[in-house]
Amino acid sequence: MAANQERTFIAIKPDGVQRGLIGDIIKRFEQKGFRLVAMKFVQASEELLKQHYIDLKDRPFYAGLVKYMGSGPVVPMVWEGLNVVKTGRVMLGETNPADSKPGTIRGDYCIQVGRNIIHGSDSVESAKKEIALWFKDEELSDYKSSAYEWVYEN
Ligand code: DAT
Ligand code: MG
Repeated sequence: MAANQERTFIAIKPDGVQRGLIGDIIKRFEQKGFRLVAMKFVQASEELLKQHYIDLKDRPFYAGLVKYMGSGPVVPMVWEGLNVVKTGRVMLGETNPADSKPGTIRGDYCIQVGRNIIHGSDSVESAKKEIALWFKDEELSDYKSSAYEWVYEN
């Protein structure tokens, strides 16, 4: 896989949807130069959410986390570009919004860790797992962005 085709899984959580932040969040990834590969607006099932956060199943906040994530529709997305996993995490800010710098999504839009409005994959490996969990292969588009030559020098 070419480095410029790295992909990450980003999801706007129910609080981000309810607070009217969908457009602002998508805009940041668009303006950065990343390519939108897939997006939907869905009410996730409990089964899907449990699987998505399976690595946290023994943490005390797991049940509340799954309930919160299922409390309304979410916007799962796949974004593509050079180092998009790492850069996406930088754009999100820290897990706890209190530790997130202004200028980051969590730093700008939220206050508490249990209402931190957005998810982003933490590694290329987990991105692959999460993309496969939320999207079918045929939902991932492979168009070439007309901005590509202006975003990358090679
Ligand atoms: P991240 O979402 O930054 O990858 P994570 O994977 O460690 O963070 O945890 C997943 C989500 O679980 C996180 O976005 C919010 C929630 N969470 C994490 N730590 C928590 C805590 N101490 N109390 C309540 N919710 C927590
Ligand atoms: Mg995580």
